[in-house]
Amino acid sequence: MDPYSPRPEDRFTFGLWTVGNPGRDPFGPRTRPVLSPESLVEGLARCGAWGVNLHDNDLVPFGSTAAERDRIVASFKQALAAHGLVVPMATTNLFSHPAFKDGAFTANDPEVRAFALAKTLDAIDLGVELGAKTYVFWGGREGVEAEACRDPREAVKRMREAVDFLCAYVVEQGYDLRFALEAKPNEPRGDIYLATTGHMLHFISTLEHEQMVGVNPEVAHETMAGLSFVHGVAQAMEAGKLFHIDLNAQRIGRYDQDLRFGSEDLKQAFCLVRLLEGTLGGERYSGPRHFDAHAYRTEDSDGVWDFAAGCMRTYKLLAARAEAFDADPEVRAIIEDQADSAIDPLLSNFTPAKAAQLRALDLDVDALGERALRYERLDQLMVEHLMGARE
Ligand code: DIG
Ligand code: MN
Ligand code: MN
Repeated sequence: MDPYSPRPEDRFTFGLWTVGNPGRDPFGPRTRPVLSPESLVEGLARCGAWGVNLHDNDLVPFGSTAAERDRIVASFKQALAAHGLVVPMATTNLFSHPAFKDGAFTANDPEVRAFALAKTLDAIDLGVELGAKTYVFWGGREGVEAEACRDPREAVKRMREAVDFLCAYVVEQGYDLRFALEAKPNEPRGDIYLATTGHMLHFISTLEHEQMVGVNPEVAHETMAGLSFVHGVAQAMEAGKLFHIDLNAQRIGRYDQDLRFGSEDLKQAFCLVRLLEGTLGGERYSGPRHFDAHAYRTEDSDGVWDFAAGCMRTYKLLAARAEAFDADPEVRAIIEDQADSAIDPLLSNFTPAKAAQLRALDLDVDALGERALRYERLDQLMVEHLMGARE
């Protein structure tokens, strides 16, 4: 049996909008047929995915009647049951309708903000009905081109009021649901508020129900901002706030490419999988491995499933490489060489005695400056494991 073929326990998920992306872009129409949610569920099951995610309008077209909505949902549930897929995450489309042209929760027009909240209440109900345990908020339109259009502090306040309102709704309904906030620096707005995962982590600390709110970092979005995605994810994990993750690939300095996972910066993808899988030690991420990505516009429908298979296979290949890397005795020797347990207890939890001991240490600082760290060898070992040149 192929050890790199996806299995349910890998918890790989895709959004309906990812494998359902028909190839249209700002410069041209779709290049692939539009597939129904049911056929996407069948295709995802066939390629080994565990779950499928959705925006409300990926499944229920905007403006559907209540009866149409119920019929569509019932048919989708049948497909999920028939193919054994789950819905771990749901979200609201707060970016397509023209009413959201100046934002949703942060729009200047209170009627737009009311529409956004009401739409999200209904979308949360839909997500919970389908079994979602995580609810993502990506504020694609929460931003500006004309900076003078609103006080940016007011925008943060409106976002907080909306998230607090929706958290209170989830609590009042007794839903088993957590929120995950997804940052992006720009596109489709010139500048998007709460632009990075770091911004989001602080914002969460200002919320009424901060315990039920985490982050959903996306590879492409932090990379667009020129940041280390691994470090943003690490800070979220360390804070217990990595509630979900959007995996894809991105070249820095470009629009949001949402490429097949691992198809660009393979070393960063390796370091990310190493962190998520915990092969370097410490906690392992236990949530869904969600691919928020889509096939090249050049691809036909078969190419979409090549894309999906590639995302999952690359993840598993990198996980195996990371396991071998962190089990490599030479790697361990270089990393562990840095740990000096005798000093460690002095470096935290201040006491006057520790301060005195620190000051009394007889440190040969010149020798410290001359110490060999062997990071060149360490990084070469990583490259060789990545390239399969070392087992
Ligand atoms: C884009 O990166 C956003 C939307 O696709 C969606 O709201 C979210 C969920 O993964 N990612
Ligand atoms: Mn993206
Ligand atoms: Mn995303």
